[in-house]
Amino acid sequence: MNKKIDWEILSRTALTIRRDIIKMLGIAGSGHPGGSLSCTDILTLLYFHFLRHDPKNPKWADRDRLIFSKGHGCPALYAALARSGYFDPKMLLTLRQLGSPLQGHPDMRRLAGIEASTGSLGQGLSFGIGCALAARFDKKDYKTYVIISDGELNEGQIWEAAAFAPYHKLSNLITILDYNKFQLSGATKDILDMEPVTEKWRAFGWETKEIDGHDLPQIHDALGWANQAVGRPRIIIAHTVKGKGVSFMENNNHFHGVANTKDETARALKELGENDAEIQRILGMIP
Ligand SMILES: Cc1ncc(C[n+]2csc(CCOP(=O)(O)OP(=O)(O)O)c2C)c(N)n1
Repeated sequence: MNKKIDWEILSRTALTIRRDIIKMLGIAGSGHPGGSLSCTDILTLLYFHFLRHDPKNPKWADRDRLIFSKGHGCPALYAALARSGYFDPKMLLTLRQLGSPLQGHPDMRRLAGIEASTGSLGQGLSFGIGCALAARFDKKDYKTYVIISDGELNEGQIWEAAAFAPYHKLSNLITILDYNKFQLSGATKDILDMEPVTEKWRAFGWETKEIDGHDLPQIHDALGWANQAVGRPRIIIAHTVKGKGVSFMENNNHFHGVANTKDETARALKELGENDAEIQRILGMIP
């Protein structure tokens, strides 16, 4: 991947996506802020640098596939899609409204750019394996990227998929673990600790790399590394912070599945550097 990279533009894009997440959730009054904010930087690198895609031709047969397995974090995915040109960013503010294509979990039948309807946790890696096998059978060189979460590691289906991919030498499958250490009802280590996580994936036959999942150059280098796989799939274990970017949301699992209130929306947008007029406009849309 030799594309020139403008770190300033990328970090501003990540900031825009974080603001979008806060606005969407504040207006919707429900949703999952924490797990959306933890995968924002990863999605930014993918949609704005790595993915071979054409937002104006979302069904292009040679496009890379992005399977967002942790479907509840979809506000981040919707914002990345909108900001990369799949639809008008104004539509983001319809999140979770009746009739909106932007439902609480992504629906591939209703929104162009969504590759898989997800939300039932643990299934995305298997879906991604299907895409990677299809590429092989069709003699196509597209890559399949799958974003999974640490809560999903508690699902048996993940480990069935983890065994399958190296056995079938799926080097065109790239998995990224958004390892924010929390799930719905608390810290993953207190519910079903999967450590040592990296060693488990290695034992299943994967090549692994651990990174800081908010450091854009590290994400960039890891995705570049994962793209060079030969004979075996690669997984990036991205250490992330749930709620990243908003001080009172970081590592605060209250914000797993509870949206920011009107007051919290104002505080979060201020922290994210949003201008006062825009903050007032958004607050005017929250009862
Ligand atoms: C199969 C399944 N069981 C339970 C749920 C309910 N649920 C929604 S989010 C969540 C916790 C997810 O934790 P994690 O995937 O680590 O998410 P993150 O911390 O990244 O938001 C659960 C259990 C679900 N969506 N799917």
